[in-house]
Amino acid sequence: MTQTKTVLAVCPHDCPDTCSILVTLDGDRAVAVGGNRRHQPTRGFLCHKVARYLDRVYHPERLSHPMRRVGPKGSGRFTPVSWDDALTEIAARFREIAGSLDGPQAILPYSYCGTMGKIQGQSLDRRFFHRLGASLLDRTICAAAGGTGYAMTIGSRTGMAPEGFSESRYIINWGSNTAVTNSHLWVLMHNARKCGAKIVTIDPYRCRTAERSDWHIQPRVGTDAALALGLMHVIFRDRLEDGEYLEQHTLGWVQLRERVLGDYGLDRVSAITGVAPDQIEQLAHEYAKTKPAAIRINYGLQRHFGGGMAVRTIACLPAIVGAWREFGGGILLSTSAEFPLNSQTLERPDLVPPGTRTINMTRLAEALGGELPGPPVRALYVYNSNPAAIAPDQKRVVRGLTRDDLFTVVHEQFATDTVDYADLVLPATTQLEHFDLHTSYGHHWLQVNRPCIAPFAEARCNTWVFRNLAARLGFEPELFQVSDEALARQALWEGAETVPPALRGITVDRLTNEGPLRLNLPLRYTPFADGNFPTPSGKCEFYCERLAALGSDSLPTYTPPAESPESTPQLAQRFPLQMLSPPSPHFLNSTFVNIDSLREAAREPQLEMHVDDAERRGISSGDRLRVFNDRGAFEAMAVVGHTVRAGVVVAPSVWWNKYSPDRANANATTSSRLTDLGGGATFFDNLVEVERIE
Ligand SMILES: Nc1nc2c(c(=O)[nH]1)N[C@H]1C(S)=C(S)[C@@H](COP(=O)(O)OP(=O)(O)OC[C@H]3O[C@@H](n4cnc5c(=O)[nH]c(N)nc54)[C@H](O)[C@@H]3O)O[C@H]1N2
Ligand SMILES: Nc1nc2c(c(=O)[nH]1)N[C@H]1C(S)=C(S)[C@@H](COP(=O)(O)OP(=O)(O)OC[C@H]3O[C@@H](n4cnc5c(=O)[nH]c(N)nc54)[C@H](O)[C@@H]3O)O[C@H]1N2
Ligand SMILES: [Mo]
Repeated sequence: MTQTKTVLAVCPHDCPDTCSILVTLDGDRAVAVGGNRRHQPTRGFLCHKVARYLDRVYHPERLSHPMRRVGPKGSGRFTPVSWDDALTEIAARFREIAGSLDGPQAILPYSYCGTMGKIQGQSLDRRFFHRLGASLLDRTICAAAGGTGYAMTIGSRTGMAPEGFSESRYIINWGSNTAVTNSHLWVLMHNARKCGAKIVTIDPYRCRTAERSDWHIQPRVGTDAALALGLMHVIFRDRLEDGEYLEQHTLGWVQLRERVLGDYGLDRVSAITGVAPDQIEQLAHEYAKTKPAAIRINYGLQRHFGGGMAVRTIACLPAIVGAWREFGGGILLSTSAEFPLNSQTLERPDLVPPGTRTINMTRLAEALGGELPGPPVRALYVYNSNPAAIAPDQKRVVRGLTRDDLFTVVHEQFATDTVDYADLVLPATTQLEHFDLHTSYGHHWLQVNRPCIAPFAEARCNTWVFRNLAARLGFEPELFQVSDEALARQALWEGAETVPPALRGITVDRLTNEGPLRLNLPLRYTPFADGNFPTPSGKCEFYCERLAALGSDSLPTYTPPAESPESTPQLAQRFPLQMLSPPSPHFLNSTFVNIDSLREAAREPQLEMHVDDAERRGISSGDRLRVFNDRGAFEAMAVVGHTVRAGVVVAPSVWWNKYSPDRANANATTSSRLTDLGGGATFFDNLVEVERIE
């Protein structure tokens, strides 16, 4: 009998919680995973997806060796090749393209957050493509609109401490399905509720968080900025503002007050948002008078054309009522800005040839379709992402991926929808098989993940591939023949002359020996209690010169959706329903769809709709539906009820196309239009029509 032992790992998935994991090993096999009670933010429990991480690691359909395409693109027919042949072929194709008239910018890397690890996610890969001179990828698909909008008001992404939520007395989940997408923060909200806090959720959809809140406010889709401006109207009208905080720590409050008192009266705001005037008044009064008051703002409301301005506008609220003064007050978008890693050294942006173009990942359809300036995209290298399922305007993305003159490499753990279009498929390791360093966007702890089992079959990690490609292309060994652990030391400024205060004393060795470590931040972190905003003026910028320079309104304003019954009435005659496609609780974007137990829990692609909308179309629960617009169509099963406002439909996502009835998911209908700020994706700004399939 072998002895079991327990080792530490880190959940690599794209979620704010970044759990510490305990892996039980029996010899060289992992036999159990569980939470780590000693990791304060995640306190010993894992979500029901990652609790099944071993189903992923030991999945019978793991990609086991490199493969070359033999069938037509999309058929998913491949034959095994050696790593040596695969790497030689990639190097030869890259060298040929780089030397051609099109040049290296005809090569496009495509990656997002399959793993959040800094080493497998953004280290040697960046160095490699920078050194190659490939097109740069602007990674906008998730957080760009909100990140940019928030920083216009606050100066960076810095926000209140997550721990503070347990002491809040008024909590607003604004476009945030916290109970599902940030479940360890939800526990803190719950603890606060036991001490008397009220939990409010603002969401057009009765998501799990809304269901479990004390008050669910259901505004029209994409109208959050107007709602926030209406709250400000009431706060200023009824003299509920914190005059001293405004005077000392904000810029432009007099103009803002004038605007909201003049332009955002309750009748107008109620007409835009569909929220009754007395609800707006009640929310404004409760929010301004209950202290400490906290807002968890998340991604749901960013995925609309006006998403950047909406986040910027909501981010003004805590300063108006002085919520930043107290622990447990303020607003939280992300904690990512608190981790000052040495990313210049890790990614080496100085290697990028001057004048290199940048391609926005949300516009993959246009990039592959040759619609963007510069050379055509002739080679695509995909890792940490599944664009055939997650990118908007899917029909055009897939048309691009089907191009015979496109050389596509996909490095993956599984045969995803994207893999089906690859010329070469490379097998990737899972988190238990490789090294990584993790920050978090939902707490303040750093962690190291050491491999605890051998790579499955011929699977190799991302850095291994870039190291070997770099060698074949003759790139500088001192840049590429660097171990993962050495990269992590560089990221933590080990050996550097000055180390940012938040990271002082935190080393790879300590993280390995002691486990997760908290950044050097005050225990009761209140970043803006005394102002000191990281904006150019040092104040919370209600008036923002940087926005004026971008040709945008310098004051908070309401920017309507690009597609809605109000903004595009003609389009809405043909496609009257606003469709949201937020992630299903059982999936992590498109990850975990191929785990049978989780897919079975999600049942099948569904469309939740209001009884009135269903009745009008003769639809009942259980009917097969076709959901469509001019961009495309997908099939789903009707779930009729009262979970959404009339005029709104919800398609829990992100299904794999190959597990969907018509081999297309919700992204067949979504648009590649960009947001007002940050060039983000507008997945939820999407008009559709629905019909029953006979
Ligand atoms: N279990 C699980 N957890 C996850 C993920 C996952 O896929 N599964 N994904 C991770 C990732 S990558 C991200 S980015 C985050 C996302 O985290 P969240 O932002 O919390 O997730 P979403 O469900 O996309 O959006 C939240 C809510 O916004 C609502 N919403 C949509 N449009 C509007 C609007 O116009 N106004 C308002 N007020 N609300 C609106 C949606 O109905 C939804 O209920 O979660 C992370 N965590
Ligand atoms: N309609 C609609 N579309 C959406 C969203 C939505 O809410 N609705 N959400 C959007 C959001 S918020 C996001 S963040 C994006 C997410 O888009 P992606 O970042 O593409 O996320 P996933 O779909 O989870 O795909 C990640 C892939 O990386 C692979 N992977 C994991 N670890 C590794 C590794 O170490 N190496 C390699 N080579 N591969 C690895 C996984 O197997 C998985 O297939 O999707 C966006 N798309
Ligand atoms: Mo995301």
